[in-house]
Amino acid sequence: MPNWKAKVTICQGDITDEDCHVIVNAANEDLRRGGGVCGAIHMVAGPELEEACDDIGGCPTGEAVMTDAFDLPCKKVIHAVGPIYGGGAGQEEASLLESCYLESMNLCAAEGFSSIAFPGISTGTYGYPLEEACQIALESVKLGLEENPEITDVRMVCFTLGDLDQYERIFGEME
Ligand code: AR6
Repeated sequence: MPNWKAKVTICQGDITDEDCHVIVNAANEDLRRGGGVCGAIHMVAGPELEEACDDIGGCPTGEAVMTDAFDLPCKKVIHAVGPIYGGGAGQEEASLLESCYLESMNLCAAEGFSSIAFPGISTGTYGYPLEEACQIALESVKLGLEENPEITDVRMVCFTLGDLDQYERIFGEME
C-alpha cells in the first residue's frame, strides 16, 4: 500500500464522536450555526462554539479557521467553507473544494496536531455531487499528506453507508 494510504481511514459514523485532535466542520461564510454536520457539531460542542465563531466573524469560501472544541471529544474544530455547487464554473468549484481540504490540513499541522477527521464537505446542503466531491477530497488528502508529513491519521467520516461505498471504491482505485 502506498505510504499515504496507510494514514487514511474511511469509516461510517457521526463525526462528533471522533476523538482525534481535529474535526472539520462544513461551515458557511458567516460561520453561522446551520444544519447538517454543522448543526450536529454545534449541538454537541455547546453554545460556546457559536460565540467563538461569532468572534472570528466569517471565512471566505475555500478557506478554513480553527476554534476550540468545547464539549466535543476532539481538541479543536476547523471550520472549512466549501463551495456551493452550481455557483460558478466547474473548475473554480473544484479548486475551492480542494483548497478546503488542503487549508484544513495545513492549519492542523501548523498548530501542531497530527490527526484530523473530515466530513464530505459541500456534499449536503451545498449540493456537490458525491462522486466528484469524493474524488477531489481524496486527491486533496493525498496532496495534503505529502505537504504535511507530520499528519499521521486522516479519517474520512461518511454519514451514510452509500457514501461509505463510494469513498471505499474511489480510494481503492487510487495509487
Ligand atoms: N457526521 C458526519 N457527516 C455528517 C453528519 C455528521 N454528524 N451530518 C451530516 N453529515 P452539510 P455542506 C454529512 O449539508 O453541503 C450547513 O447548514 C452529510 O451527509 O452538512 O458543506 C452549514 O452551516 C453530507 O455528506 O454541509 C452550511 O450553511 C456532509 O456531511 C451548509 O450547510 C455535508 O453536508 C454547508 O453545506
